[in-house]
Amino acid sequence: MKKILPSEITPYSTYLNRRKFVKTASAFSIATSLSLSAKALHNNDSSKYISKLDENDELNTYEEITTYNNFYEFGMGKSDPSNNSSLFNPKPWTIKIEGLVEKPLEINLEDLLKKIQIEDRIYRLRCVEAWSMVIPWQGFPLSELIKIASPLSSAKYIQFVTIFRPEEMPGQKRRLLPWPYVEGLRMDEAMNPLTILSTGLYGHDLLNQNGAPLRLVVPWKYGFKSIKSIETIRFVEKQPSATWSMVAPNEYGFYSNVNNTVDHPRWSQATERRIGEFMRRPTLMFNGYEEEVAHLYKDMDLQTYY
Ligand SMILES: Nc1nc2c(c(=O)[nH]1)N[C@H]1C(S)=C(S)[C@@H](COP(=O)(O)O)O[C@H]1N2
Ligand SMILES: [Mo]
Repeated sequence: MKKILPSEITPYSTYLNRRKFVKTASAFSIATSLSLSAKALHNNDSSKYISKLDENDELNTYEEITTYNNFYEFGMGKSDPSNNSSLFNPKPWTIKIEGLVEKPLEINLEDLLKKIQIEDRIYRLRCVEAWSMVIPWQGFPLSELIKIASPLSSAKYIQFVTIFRPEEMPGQKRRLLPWPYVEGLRMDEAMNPLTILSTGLYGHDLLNQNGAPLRLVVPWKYGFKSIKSIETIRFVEKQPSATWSMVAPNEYGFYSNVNNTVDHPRWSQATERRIGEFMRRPTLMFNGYEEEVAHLYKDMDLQTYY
């Protein structure tokens, strides 16, 4: 793992890296100091998202976020992704846009990032295994890329595909999962302003273990929906297949919204372990983003569509 020099994180250390700070500052000063710092970094107002953090939420450290990972392409253990990903080279990167679009596209990521505004989003990430973190991402709304892609009106879902490079991703040489990893969203979920494609965290480009150079972040869904190192974005008419729901359909559904009332067949989803904390905390409906996303599911039985 690349070592971060103290000098590199100085601009963040005054606010982002202080685990205790959310508890000690008032709501107003949090919003103000965070949005000012975010502005200084990216010239962008992210205060409305930052204010969505609960007063009990503290940012996880850069160390925690980059050494405790799930990324089976590099192995099944939590430290495998940070230990086994040094051969992976995410630069340069081409994103393929295909399926139900006016014209299939190949986009060079470096070119795209020159045109797109990068924003800060601090989100809770809740893994289906019942641990969670709070992560300060940088990225852009998926809706921006959908606009560029110009999908046809027949496109109702999007499928995402992780790159397949067994020479650089040792886990792909073993049959840990069917490769490549795939995931999907319904179009309205994909267009929701909370849904982002992330390019960085804590102001640094994504490290390989976090899904460099581009990964999805869907904060109201279990972490496995947030697919990493995306190569292909495919617009489709029917609900696409997704890796974990193919492997164990009775345990992992297509929707996989964080839901404290629908347990996993083998464990409760009512509480979670926040990495860095001792006491378990209650899991929030839609991971705390109910106000923003509950309307997407108002006519659905979430027990059936888990
Ligand atoms: N391609 C790919 N994407 C993936 C995974 C994976 O194994 N392969 N794991 C998922 C799971 S289970 C979780 S919880 C999150 C973890 O993201 P993080 O390691 O950045 O915290 O990535 C998700 N994205
Ligand atoms: Mo996960």
